[in-house]
Amino acid sequence: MPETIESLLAEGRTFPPPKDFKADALVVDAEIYDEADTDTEGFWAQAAAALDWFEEWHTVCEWDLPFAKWFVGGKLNASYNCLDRHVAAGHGDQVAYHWEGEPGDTRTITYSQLLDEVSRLANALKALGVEKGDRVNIYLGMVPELPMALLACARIGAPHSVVFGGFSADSLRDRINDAQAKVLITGDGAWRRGAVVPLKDTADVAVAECPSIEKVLVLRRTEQDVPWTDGRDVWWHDLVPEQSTECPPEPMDAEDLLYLLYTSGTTAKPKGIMHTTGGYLTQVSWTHSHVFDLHSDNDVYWCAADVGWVTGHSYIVYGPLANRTTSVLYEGTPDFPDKDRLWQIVEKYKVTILYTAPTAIRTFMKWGPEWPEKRDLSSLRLLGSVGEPINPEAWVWYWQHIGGGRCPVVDTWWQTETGAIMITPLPGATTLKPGSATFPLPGIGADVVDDAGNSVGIPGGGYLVLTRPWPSMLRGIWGDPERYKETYWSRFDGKYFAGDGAKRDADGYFWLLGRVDDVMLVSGHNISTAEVESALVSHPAVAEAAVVGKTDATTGQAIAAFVILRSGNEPSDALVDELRDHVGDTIGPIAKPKSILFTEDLPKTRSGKIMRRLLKDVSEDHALGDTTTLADPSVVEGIKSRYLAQATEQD
Ligand code: 7RM
Repeated sequence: MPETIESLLAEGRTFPPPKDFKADALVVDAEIYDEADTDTEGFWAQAAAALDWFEEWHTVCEWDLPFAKWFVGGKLNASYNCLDRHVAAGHGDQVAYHWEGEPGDTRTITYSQLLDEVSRLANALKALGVEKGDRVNIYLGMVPELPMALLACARIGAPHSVVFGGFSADSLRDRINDAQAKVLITGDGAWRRGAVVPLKDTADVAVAECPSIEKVLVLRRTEQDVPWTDGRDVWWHDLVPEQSTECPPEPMDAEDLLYLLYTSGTTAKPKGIMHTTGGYLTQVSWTHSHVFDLHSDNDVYWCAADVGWVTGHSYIVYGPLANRTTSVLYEGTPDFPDKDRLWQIVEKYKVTILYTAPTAIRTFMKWGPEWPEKRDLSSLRLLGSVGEPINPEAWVWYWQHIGGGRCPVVDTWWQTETGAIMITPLPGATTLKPGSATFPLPGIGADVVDDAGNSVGIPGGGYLVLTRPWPSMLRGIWGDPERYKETYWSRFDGKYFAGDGAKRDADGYFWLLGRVDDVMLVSGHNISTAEVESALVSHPAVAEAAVVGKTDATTGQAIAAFVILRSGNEPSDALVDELRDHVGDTIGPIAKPKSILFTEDLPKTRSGKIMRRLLKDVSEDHALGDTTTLADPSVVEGIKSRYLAQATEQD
């Protein structure tokens, strides 16, 4: 008998590791936490020893708050660790990527093929004048050449800076100029929902204002005509195939820059987050194998994110390849040509581990369970979630309709800045609670503190902080060490402030509440957007919700809600009242939204995070702030006109 949603969501219902899962799991007991606590440096040193080093480090960690160095004196190469060593060990024929193009074309790329292609591309970059230390910008869709580009840069010691293929010319220009990149790798276009995203046209607009760019390497994918600048632009197919497959990996210092990745945040200037080589690769590979319980010989792993997001850097490229994983790489969107595309891919490649975002899960809820039900998902054995708080309903839906009630769900909390997963279960050892990321990983120090920086204890709520350095931590903000100190290390003495709110329950479980900038203040009460959204989504008619605090003459802020309904439900005034009451019953009358607007879509970044500040602009009738990092900038305009129409109606 399948369990009912009510019983799965019942207060206090927990999910211990399933017996079958535990039988084969890499970690099955909690001792590892104590061991790592007793000797944290020893723990990370052991993790680092799983990599191949050209030279041993002499010191595990040098901590000069807030500047850390890990594995000091060690030399290694990330591309060598991801490729050469697996081929040398006889695994050259193992598939690294099953690539699925959006139009339905496919490619299978083995480790030895990937090594050859990366070496050719690395030699091509050298031929274009790239030297160790030079920055290379990458602006591509989800094609195999994208991971190749990252690895080729890593091979020759040229830090990469990837910009999402959906970003505007202005965003690309600003990021290239901040990094002072010498070469840009892009393509003619990318496929997205059956249409061409004209990468080269956009890149040309950007590069016109990027004096540091000397060469543009262009991959042919969508085959339409593109603007061309002779002397600057070079076709990939003219240059790369003729290169030698011999390209010795550059021995890099553990602390040499591996990449920059820009986070937009809410302020104007994007921050170039710096990640270095040894510590990053250590924590990314350790977390990838232990959090996803990776069995390299058997698993087929799929992180359905974009490489342009940190999740793609760490858990599509560096972690999986360092661990000799067979991965799926998919170019397109989940609803092309139909809403079962992901499930068709899971069935086709017999995916065993799936890692995606709550925003995607809530979209699948909106579309209804009939789509996954059409496909055989019995190969799956573990599910992961990342990017936002996952509300208990979405967690349970994922567990039930995608995981078939068999698969642990690991909710993974981390940031671009942390480089790798920080707070999450170990699926063979941790008892899960839907909606909780559970505990900091072994070796990680996290706490929840009050305004004065004192631990709130358990149970309690406040600001999430990290209390010790960790190997994959950001090493700074490119070109701005002061901003690094100010942003992350100034709020609480000696602690890293993540910018997120969190609660710990009586069992010590961590519950992430989203950005503290998003916390609302209604009649003197702090209310987190995540809690109200979770209450809305716990109503059977609701698939997804976003709420913001809008300035209000009587209450300081009033809650404005934007709600997407599950298929089969219609907007009505009665439903508005019902949802208000539902939130009132779930949290308390103070949390009842003052207004509710039904919408088909919400403004989101390409990685699926709701841009609440834009909804706040809408609710307060301000001019819209920067929309350049939105997945689809038209969404917010549509919401704005309907919001204003509804407000007039209500007046
Ligand atoms: C990996 C990534 C970081 C921010 C972070 C949080 C939110 C991410 C979770 C989460 C609750 C999670 N990097 N966030 N994962 N909130 N539970 N499991 O997303 O730099 O793009 O964003 O995302 O607010 O600070 S990121």
